[in-house]
Amino acid sequence: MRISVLIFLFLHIVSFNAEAQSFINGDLNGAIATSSNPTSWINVPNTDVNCQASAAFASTPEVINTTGPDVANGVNGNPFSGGTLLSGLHLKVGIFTTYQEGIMQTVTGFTIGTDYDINLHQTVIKASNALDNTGSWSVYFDNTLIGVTASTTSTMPFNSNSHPWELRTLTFTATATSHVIKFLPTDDDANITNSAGGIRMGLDNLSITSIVPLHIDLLEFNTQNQNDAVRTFWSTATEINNDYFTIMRSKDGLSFEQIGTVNGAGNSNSVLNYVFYDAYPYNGISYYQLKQTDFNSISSLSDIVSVYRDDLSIINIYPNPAGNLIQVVLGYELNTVITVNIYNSVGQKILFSNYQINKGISTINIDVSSLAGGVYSIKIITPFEEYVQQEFIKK
Ligand SMILES: [Ca+2]
Ligand SMILES: [Ca+2]
Ligand SMILES: [Ca+2]
Repeated sequence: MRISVLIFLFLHIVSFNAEAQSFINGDLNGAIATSSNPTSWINVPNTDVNCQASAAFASTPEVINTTGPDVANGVNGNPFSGGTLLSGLHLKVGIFTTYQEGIMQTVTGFTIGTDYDINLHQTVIKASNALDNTGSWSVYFDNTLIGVTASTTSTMPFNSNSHPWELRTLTFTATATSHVIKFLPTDDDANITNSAGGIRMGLDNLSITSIVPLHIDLLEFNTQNQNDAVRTFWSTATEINNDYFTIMRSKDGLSFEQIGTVNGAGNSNSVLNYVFYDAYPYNGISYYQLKQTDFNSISSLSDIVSVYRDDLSIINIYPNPAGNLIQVVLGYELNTVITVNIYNSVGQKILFSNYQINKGISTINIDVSSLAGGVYSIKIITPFEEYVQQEFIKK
Protein backbone atom coordinates (compact mmCIF):
# COMPACT_ATOMS: atom_id res chain seq x y z
CA MET A 1 0.00 0.00 0.00
CA ARG A 2 1.31 3.46 -0.84
CA ILE A 3 0.87 6.09 1.81
CA SER A 4 2.11 9.55 1.24
CA VAL A 5 3.62 12.47 -0.15
CA LEU A 6 4.60 14.91 -2.58
CA ILE A 7 4.91 17.56 -5.02
CA PHE A 8 3.05 20.77 -4.27
CA LEU A 9 2.87 23.67 -6.65
CA PHE A 10 0.75 26.72 -6.11
CA LEU A 11 -0.97 28.71 -8.77
CA HIS A 12 -3.60 31.14 -9.67
CA ILE A 13 -6.19 30.52 -12.27
CA VAL A 14 -5.60 32.54 -15.36
CA SER A 15 -7.96 35.39 -15.82
CA PHE A 16 -10.43 35.28 -18.61
CA ASN A 17 -10.62 38.31 -20.84
CA ALA A 18 -13.70 38.68 -22.95
CA GLU A 19 -13.48 40.39 -26.27
CA ALA A 20 -13.77 44.13 -25.83
CA GLN A 21 -16.06 46.51 -27.57
CA SER A 22 -14.11 48.76 -29.83
CA PHE A 23 -14.17 52.15 -31.35
CA ILE A 24 -14.34 52.24 -35.11
CA ASN A 25 -11.19 54.02 -36.25
CA GLY A 26 -9.69 54.31 -32.79
CA ASP A 27 -6.50 55.45 -34.51
CA LEU A 28 -8.30 58.63 -35.60
CA ASN A 29 -7.36 58.51 -39.23
CA GLY A 30 -8.92 61.08 -41.50
CA ALA A 31 -8.40 63.98 -43.86
CA ILE A 32 -5.92 66.56 -42.58
CA ALA A 33 -7.80 69.84 -42.26
CA THR A 34 -9.16 72.38 -39.83
CA SER A 35 -12.75 71.65 -38.84
CA SER A 36 -12.29 68.02 -39.74
CA ASN A 37 -13.42 64.83 -38.00
CA PRO A 38 -11.67 61.49 -38.15
CA THR A 39 -13.50 58.94 -40.26
CA SER A 40 -16.46 57.38 -38.38
CA TRP A 41 -16.38 60.09 -35.70
CA ILE A 42 -18.41 63.29 -35.32
CA ASN A 43 -17.60 66.37 -33.33
CA VAL A 44 -19.40 67.02 -30.04
CA PRO A 45 -21.72 69.84 -31.11
CA ASN A 46 -22.02 73.09 -29.18
CA THR A 47 -25.62 72.09 -28.45
CA ASP A 48 -24.45 69.06 -26.51
CA VAL A 49 -25.03 69.45 -22.78
CA ASN A 50 -21.42 68.59 -22.03
CA CYS A 51 -19.82 70.88 -24.58
CA GLN A 52 -18.83 74.40 -23.56
CA ALA A 53 -18.47 75.69 -27.13
CA SER A 54 -20.52 78.83 -27.63
CA ALA A 55 -21.16 78.33 -31.34
CA ALA A 56 -21.08 75.59 -33.91
CA PHE A 57 -17.82 76.76 -35.44
CA ALA A 58 -16.21 76.63 -31.97
CA SER A 59 -16.86 72.90 -31.58
CA THR A 60 -15.03 71.55 -34.62
CA PRO A 61 -11.66 69.84 -34.04
CA GLU A 62 -8.77 69.38 -36.44
CA VAL A 63 -7.29 66.24 -37.93
CA ILE A 64 -3.56 66.94 -38.10
CA ASN A 65 -0.16 65.43 -38.67
CA THR A 66 3.38 66.77 -38.90
CA THR A 67 2.66 68.63 -42.12
CA GLY A 68 -0.32 70.63 -41.06
CA PRO A 69 -2.88 71.88 -41.70
CA ASP A 70 -1.41 75.04 -40.14
CA VAL A 71 2.28 74.60 -39.42
CA ALA A 72 2.88 78.35 -39.10
CA ASN A 73 0.55 78.55 -36.11
CA GLY A 74 1.53 75.22 -34.62
CA VAL A 75 -1.56 73.26 -35.67
CA ASN A 76 0.47 70.22 -36.51
CA GLY A 77 2.27 67.40 -34.73
CA ASN A 78 3.44 63.82 -34.58
CA PRO A 79 0.70 61.19 -34.24
CA PHE A 80 1.00 58.59 -31.51
CA SER A 81 0.14 55.96 -34.08
CA GLY A 82 -0.87 55.84 -37.72
CA GLY A 83 -0.77 58.91 -39.93
CA THR A 84 -2.93 61.42 -38.08
CA LEU A 85 -4.22 62.53 -34.70
CA LEU A 86 -7.00 64.72 -33.45
CA SER A 87 -6.38 68.11 -31.90
CA GLY A 88 -8.92 70.31 -30.20
CA LEU A 89 -8.97 73.68 -28.49
CA HIS A 90 -10.29 74.58 -25.10
CA LEU A 91 -10.08 78.32 -24.87
CA LYS A 92 -12.03 81.52 -24.66
CA VAL A 93 -11.82 84.50 -27.03
CA GLY A 94 -13.26 87.71 -25.66
CA ILE A 95 -16.30 87.40 -23.45
CA PHE A 96 -18.64 85.56 -25.75
CA THR A 97 -16.76 82.92 -27.67
CA THR A 98 -15.61 79.71 -26.04
CA TYR A 99 -14.05 76.89 -28.02
CA GLN A 100 -14.23 73.28 -26.96
CA GLU A 101 -13.48 70.91 -29.80
CA GLY A 102 -14.12 67.26 -29.11
CA ILE A 103 -15.32 64.09 -30.82
CA MET A 104 -17.78 61.34 -30.07
CA GLN A 105 -18.92 57.98 -31.33
CA THR A 106 -21.76 55.60 -30.46
CA VAL A 107 -20.39 52.26 -29.35
CA THR A 108 -22.68 49.22 -29.21
CA GLY A 109 -22.45 45.76 -27.72
CA PHE A 110 -21.71 46.64 -24.10
CA THR A 111 -22.74 44.20 -21.40
CA ILE A 112 -24.79 45.98 -18.76
CA GLY A 113 -23.06 45.94 -15.40
CA THR A 114 -19.66 45.16 -16.86
CA ASP A 115 -16.70 47.47 -16.23
CA TYR A 116 -14.78 48.84 -19.19
CA ASP A 117 -11.52 50.70 -19.49
CA ILE A 118 -11.33 53.57 -21.95
CA ASN A 119 -7.72 53.90 -23.04
CA LEU A 120 -6.43 56.97 -24.80
CA HIS A 121 -3.17 58.65 -25.65
CA GLN A 122 -3.00 62.37 -25.07
CA THR A 123 -0.56 65.15 -25.67
CA VAL A 124 -0.42 68.93 -25.63
CA ILE A 125 -0.32 70.51 -29.09
CA LYS A 126 0.77 74.04 -28.43
CA ALA A 127 -0.44 76.53 -31.00
CA SER A 128 0.15 80.27 -31.38
CA ASN A 129 -3.30 81.00 -29.91
CA ALA A 130 -3.14 78.24 -27.27
CA LEU A 131 0.13 78.35 -25.37
CA ASP A 132 -0.88 76.69 -22.09
CA ASN A 133 1.38 73.67 -21.64
CA THR A 134 -0.81 71.46 -19.39
CA GLY A 135 -4.16 69.94 -20.15
CA SER A 136 -6.45 66.90 -20.03
CA TRP A 137 -9.36 65.20 -21.75
CA SER A 138 -12.80 64.81 -20.24
CA VAL A 139 -14.53 61.56 -21.18
CA TYR A 140 -18.27 61.03 -21.00
CA PHE A 141 -20.59 58.15 -21.68
CA ASP A 142 -23.84 59.70 -22.85
CA ASN A 143 -24.05 62.75 -20.57
CA THR A 144 -22.25 61.21 -17.61
CA LEU A 145 -18.68 62.18 -16.90
CA ILE A 146 -16.47 59.08 -16.71
CA GLY A 147 -13.51 61.17 -15.59
CA VAL A 148 -10.94 63.79 -16.45
CA THR A 149 -7.54 62.40 -17.34
CA ALA A 150 -4.47 63.31 -15.37
CA SER A 151 -2.88 66.18 -17.24
CA THR A 152 0.03 66.02 -19.62
CA THR A 153 2.72 68.70 -19.80
CA SER A 154 4.59 69.74 -22.90
CA THR A 155 7.80 71.72 -22.71
CA MET A 156 8.00 72.04 -26.49
CA PRO A 157 7.61 75.37 -28.30
CA PHE A 158 4.40 75.87 -30.27
CA ASN A 159 6.10 75.45 -33.61
CA SER A 160 7.57 72.07 -32.71
CA ASN A 161 6.37 68.93 -34.38
CA SER A 162 7.36 66.75 -31.46
CA HIS A 163 4.89 66.33 -28.63
CA PRO A 164 4.99 64.02 -25.61
CA TRP A 165 2.35 61.27 -25.74
CA GLU A 166 1.01 59.71 -22.56
CA LEU A 167 -1.41 56.83 -22.01
CA ARG A 168 -4.44 57.49 -19.83
CA THR A 169 -7.12 55.03 -18.74
CA LEU A 170 -10.56 55.73 -17.27
CA THR A 171 -13.02 53.09 -16.11
CA PHE A 172 -16.79 53.07 -16.34
CA THR A 173 -19.61 50.58 -15.84
CA ALA A 174 -21.95 50.04 -18.77
CA THR A 175 -25.57 50.85 -17.92
CA ALA A 176 -26.88 50.07 -21.41
CA THR A 177 -25.77 48.00 -24.38
CA SER A 178 -25.03 51.18 -26.33
CA HIS A 179 -23.32 54.37 -25.19
CA VAL A 180 -22.18 57.57 -26.83
CA ILE A 181 -18.57 58.03 -25.76
CA LYS A 182 -17.43 61.66 -25.86
CA PHE A 183 -13.96 63.18 -25.63
CA LEU A 184 -13.70 66.90 -24.85
CA PRO A 185 -10.41 68.77 -24.42
CA THR A 186 -10.21 70.28 -20.95
CA ASP A 187 -7.79 72.75 -19.48
CA ASP A 188 -6.54 71.73 -16.06
CA ASP A 189 -6.64 75.27 -14.69
CA ALA A 190 -9.25 78.02 -14.54
CA ASN A 191 -7.64 80.35 -17.07
CA ILE A 192 -8.69 79.41 -20.59
CA THR A 193 -8.20 82.83 -22.15
CA ASN A 194 -6.23 82.81 -25.36
CA SER A 195 -3.46 82.80 -26.06
CA ALA A 196 -1.42 82.19 -22.88
CA GLY A 197 -4.28 80.61 -20.94
CA GLY A 198 -5.87 78.42 -23.59
CA ILE A 199 -4.97 74.83 -24.38
CA ARG A 200 -4.86 72.72 -27.54
CA MET A 201 -4.93 69.03 -26.74
CA GLY A 202 -3.97 66.07 -28.92
CA LEU A 203 -5.75 62.72 -28.86
CA ASP A 204 -4.89 59.40 -30.52
CA ASN A 205 -5.06 55.62 -30.30
CA LEU A 206 -8.36 55.13 -28.48
CA SER A 207 -9.53 51.74 -27.31
CA ILE A 208 -11.98 50.06 -24.96
CA THR A 209 -11.13 47.04 -22.86
CA SER A 210 -13.67 45.08 -20.87
CA ILE A 211 -12.76 44.04 -17.37
CA VAL A 212 -14.43 40.71 -16.78
CA PRO A 213 -14.29 39.57 -13.17
CA LEU A 214 -12.69 36.21 -12.51
CA HIS A 215 -15.39 33.60 -12.41
CA ILE A 216 -13.56 31.92 -9.60
CA ASP A 217 -10.79 33.07 -7.33
CA LEU A 218 -8.71 29.94 -6.95
CA LEU A 219 -6.65 29.86 -3.78
CA GLU A 220 -4.68 26.75 -4.69
CA PHE A 221 -4.66 23.65 -6.84
CA ASN A 222 -2.46 20.83 -5.58
CA THR A 223 -1.82 17.16 -6.10
CA GLN A 224 -0.66 14.53 -3.67
CA ASN A 225 0.09 10.83 -3.89
CA GLN A 226 -2.30 9.00 -1.63
CA ASN A 227 -2.20 5.21 -1.52
CA ASP A 228 -2.85 3.97 -5.03
CA ALA A 229 -4.41 7.23 -6.15
CA VAL A 230 -3.37 10.80 -6.86
CA ARG A 231 -5.45 13.16 -4.81
CA THR A 232 -6.14 16.47 -6.57
CA PHE A 233 -7.54 19.19 -4.39
CA TRP A 234 -8.28 22.87 -4.69
CA SER A 235 -10.11 25.66 -2.94
CA THR A 236 -11.89 28.76 -4.09
CA ALA A 237 -12.24 32.05 -2.26
CA THR A 238 -15.12 33.22 -4.40
CA GLU A 239 -17.16 31.84 -7.28
CA ILE A 240 -19.28 33.70 -9.79
CA ASN A 241 -21.58 31.81 -12.12
CA ASN A 242 -19.38 28.72 -11.74
CA ASP A 243 -20.93 25.59 -13.24
CA TYR A 244 -18.30 22.86 -12.89
CA PHE A 245 -14.64 21.91 -12.79
CA THR A 246 -12.92 19.48 -15.11
CA ILE A 247 -9.81 17.66 -13.91
CA MET A 248 -7.33 17.00 -16.68
CA ARG A 249 -4.22 14.83 -16.75
CA SER A 250 -1.23 14.54 -19.02
CA LYS A 251 1.79 12.31 -19.36
CA ASP A 252 3.87 14.91 -21.19
CA GLY A 253 2.43 18.21 -19.94
CA LEU A 254 1.24 19.06 -23.44
CA SER A 255 -1.58 16.72 -24.37
CA PHE A 256 -4.26 16.54 -21.68
CA GLU A 257 -7.12 14.09 -21.17
CA GLN A 258 -10.22 14.77 -19.07
CA ILE A 259 -10.46 12.36 -16.14
CA GLY A 260 -13.42 13.73 -14.23
CA THR A 261 -15.70 16.61 -13.34
CA VAL A 262 -16.82 18.14 -10.07
CA ASN A 263 -19.78 20.48 -9.74
CA GLY A 264 -19.05 24.09 -8.81
CA ALA A 265 -21.03 26.09 -6.29
CA GLY A 266 -22.49 28.57 -8.76
CA ASN A 267 -21.98 31.64 -6.64
CA SER A 268 -20.07 31.75 -3.39
CA ASN A 269 -18.27 34.26 -1.22
CA SER A 270 -16.83 31.79 1.27
CA VAL A 271 -13.86 29.45 0.96
CA LEU A 272 -14.86 26.12 -0.56
CA ASN A 273 -12.67 23.02 -0.71
CA TYR A 274 -12.80 20.40 -3.44
CA VAL A 275 -11.15 17.03 -3.95
CA PHE A 276 -10.95 14.55 -6.79
CA TYR A 277 -9.08 11.23 -6.74
CA ASP A 278 -7.35 9.87 -9.81
CA ALA A 279 -7.70 6.17 -9.01
CA TYR A 280 -5.54 5.00 -11.89
CA PRO A 281 -2.63 7.42 -12.04
CA TYR A 282 0.43 7.13 -14.21
CA ASN A 283 3.74 6.04 -12.79
CA GLY A 284 6.64 8.43 -13.14
CA ILE A 285 5.88 12.10 -13.69
CA SER A 286 2.45 13.25 -14.72
CA TYR A 287 0.72 16.59 -14.93
CA TYR A 288 -2.64 17.86 -13.77
CA GLN A 289 -4.64 20.91 -14.74
CA LEU A 290 -7.98 22.26 -13.61
CA LYS A 291 -10.51 23.74 -16.02
CA GLN A 292 -13.36 25.87 -14.74
CA THR A 293 -16.51 26.30 -16.82
CA ASP A 294 -19.24 28.80 -16.09
CA PHE A 295 -22.93 28.61 -16.91
CA ASN A 296 -22.28 30.41 -20.19
CA SER A 297 -19.82 27.68 -21.20
CA ILE A 298 -16.90 30.06 -20.88
CA SER A 299 -13.94 28.29 -19.39
CA SER A 300 -10.55 29.11 -17.97
CA LEU A 301 -7.54 26.98 -17.15
CA SER A 302 -5.37 26.78 -14.06
CA ASP A 303 -1.64 26.54 -14.18
CA ILE A 304 -0.26 23.03 -14.52
CA VAL A 305 0.99 21.07 -11.51
CA SER A 306 3.09 17.95 -11.59
CA VAL A 307 3.25 14.86 -9.43
CA TYR A 308 5.80 12.07 -9.38
CA ARG A 309 4.93 8.48 -8.60
CA ASP A 310 7.65 5.90 -8.44
CA ASP A 311 7.17 2.22 -9.00
CA LEU A 312 8.75 0.06 -6.35
CA SER A 313 7.86 -3.59 -6.38
CA ILE A 314 8.54 -5.78 -3.39
CA ILE A 315 9.20 -9.13 -4.98
CA ASN A 316 9.79 -11.28 -1.95
CA ILE A 317 10.46 -11.23 1.79
CA TYR A 318 12.01 -14.39 3.10
CA PRO A 319 12.38 -16.52 5.03
CA ASN A 320 9.03 -16.12 6.67
CA PRO A 321 8.95 -16.98 9.53
CA ALA A 322 12.40 -15.39 9.89
CA GLY A 323 15.39 -16.30 12.00
CA ASN A 324 18.17 -13.74 12.62
CA LEU A 325 18.15 -12.39 9.07
CA ILE A 326 15.38 -11.44 6.71
CA GLN A 327 15.95 -10.67 3.04
CA VAL A 328 13.87 -8.28 1.00
CA VAL A 329 14.01 -8.55 -2.78
CA LEU A 330 12.70 -5.49 -4.57
CA GLY A 331 12.68 -3.84 -7.95
CA TYR A 332 13.04 -0.12 -8.47
CA GLU A 333 13.55 2.35 -11.29
CA LEU A 334 16.40 4.42 -9.79
CA ASN A 335 19.68 4.12 -7.92
CA THR A 336 18.77 5.57 -4.55
CA VAL A 337 18.79 5.19 -0.80
CA ILE A 338 15.68 3.75 0.82
CA THR A 339 14.70 3.57 4.46
CA VAL A 340 13.28 0.38 5.93
CA ASN A 341 11.20 0.60 9.10
CA ILE A 342 10.00 -2.41 11.06
CA TYR A 343 6.96 -2.11 13.31
CA ASN A 344 5.66 -4.43 15.98
CA SER A 345 2.09 -5.67 16.18
CA VAL A 346 0.92 -2.52 17.98
CA GLY A 347 2.51 -0.17 15.46
CA GLN A 348 5.63 0.85 17.35
CA LYS A 349 8.75 1.38 15.21
CA ILE A 350 11.27 -1.17 16.47
CA LEU A 351 14.03 -1.03 13.82
CA PHE A 352 15.01 1.29 11.02
CA SER A 353 17.99 1.45 8.63
CA ASN A 354 18.98 2.99 5.31
CA TYR A 355 20.05 0.88 2.34
CA GLN A 356 21.55 1.71 -1.01
CA ILE A 357 19.65 0.06 -3.82
CA ASN A 358 20.33 0.05 -7.53
CA LYS A 359 18.14 0.36 -10.54
CA GLY A 360 16.64 -3.03 -11.26
CA ILE A 361 16.49 -5.88 -8.76
CA SER A 362 18.15 -5.46 -5.35
CA THR A 363 18.29 -7.70 -2.31
CA ILE A 364 18.74 -6.15 1.12
CA ASN A 365 19.60 -8.11 4.24
CA ILE A 366 18.05 -6.96 7.50
CA ASP A 367 19.40 -8.17 10.83
CA VAL A 368 16.37 -8.98 12.96
CA SER A 369 18.21 -10.95 15.64
CA SER A 370 17.30 -8.34 18.25
CA LEU A 371 13.57 -8.82 17.69
CA ALA A 372 11.52 -10.91 20.07
CA GLY A 373 9.34 -13.59 18.58
CA GLY A 374 6.10 -12.20 17.14
CA VAL A 375 4.42 -10.53 14.21
CA TYR A 376 6.01 -7.49 12.50
CA SER A 377 5.46 -5.35 9.44
CA ILE A 378 7.89 -3.62 7.11
CA LYS A 379 7.57 -0.16 5.60
CA ILE A 380 9.88 0.92 2.77
CA ILE A 381 10.30 4.64 2.15
CA THR A 382 11.69 5.90 -1.16
CA PRO A 383 12.49 9.56 -1.84
CA PHE A 384 8.99 9.87 -3.32
CA GLU A 385 6.60 7.49 -1.66
CA GLU A 386 6.10 5.09 1.22
CA TYR A 387 5.25 1.44 0.74
CA VAL A 388 3.87 -0.90 3.37
CA GLN A 389 4.38 -4.58 2.88
CA GLN A 390 2.49 -7.32 4.58
CA GLU A 391 3.55 -8.74 7.87
CA PHE A 392 6.22 -11.29 8.64
CA ILE A 393 6.76 -13.51 11.65
CA LYS A 394 9.93 -13.58 13.74
CA LYS A 395 10.53 -17.00 15.19
CA1 LIG B 1 -3.51 58.15 -35.16
CA1 LIG C 1 -3.40 74.28 -18.26
CA1 LIG D 1 -5.09 77.45 -18.95
